[in-house]
Amino acid sequence: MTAFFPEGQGDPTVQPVPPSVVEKVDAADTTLHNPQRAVISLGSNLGNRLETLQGAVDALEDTPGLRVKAVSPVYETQPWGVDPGSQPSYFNAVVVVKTTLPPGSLLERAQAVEEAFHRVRDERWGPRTLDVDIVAYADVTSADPALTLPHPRAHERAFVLAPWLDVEPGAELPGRGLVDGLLDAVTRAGVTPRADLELRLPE
Ligand code: A4P
Ligand code: MG
Repeated sequence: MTAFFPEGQGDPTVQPVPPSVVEKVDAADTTLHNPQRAVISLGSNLGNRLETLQGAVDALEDTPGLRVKAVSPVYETQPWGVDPGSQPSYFNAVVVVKTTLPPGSLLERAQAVEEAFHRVRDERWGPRTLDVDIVAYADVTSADPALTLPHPRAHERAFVLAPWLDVEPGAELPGRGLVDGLLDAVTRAGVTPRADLELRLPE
């Protein structure tokens, strides 16, 4: 209680704040002063893929408590995990953000952004207007199926590792090692930079 008012400034006529409220104020303060880095991967293989990826970057930047720090080049990539001829090719990119949102709230926001672009979930690895995955959040590791950190397949996907490395040459995937080395170990076949296309970092 005493820590809530700086020494000598506590007003003895004010009713003490219940401890639960004090804890919440303290937790919020810590969060606000302690933004974390997160890496987010974007993918689209339906509709206007470039416009959708730019819309996702802009929607992320519009999120309270989140700033987009870097936006990668765009790659055109063959669908991974399915017969490559069965779906249109993807555009993929990676964004690095700083955020005061905890991981669960960041996932909720990612899913809200997917829904804003009419993402339909009827088939695993099915074609989609937009996929927003959390690749890594600070150095957090979690096996929770609702939010696995780092993303359980990021280390084997050149369409995540290559754009990430472009914007962050020293990047490390928590628990897996340097992105540089991980990228050397996977095939880059079917992952083509589209130097003619560009995503804008919001002002
Ligand atoms: N989930 C758990 N951990 C995470 C995380 N780190 N980030 C849960 C995001 N979501 C996470 O995802 C299913 C559930 O995963 C969510 O409810 C969430 O709680 P989803 O987006 O609904 O379904 P999905 O994307 O079809 O399934 P999945 O297994 O997440 O697929 P991936 O791994 O996202 O792969 N090929 C190319 N070339 N480019 C692509 O971008 N993407 C996919 C999707 C397949 N092939 C691709 C690409
Ligand atoms: Mg996904």
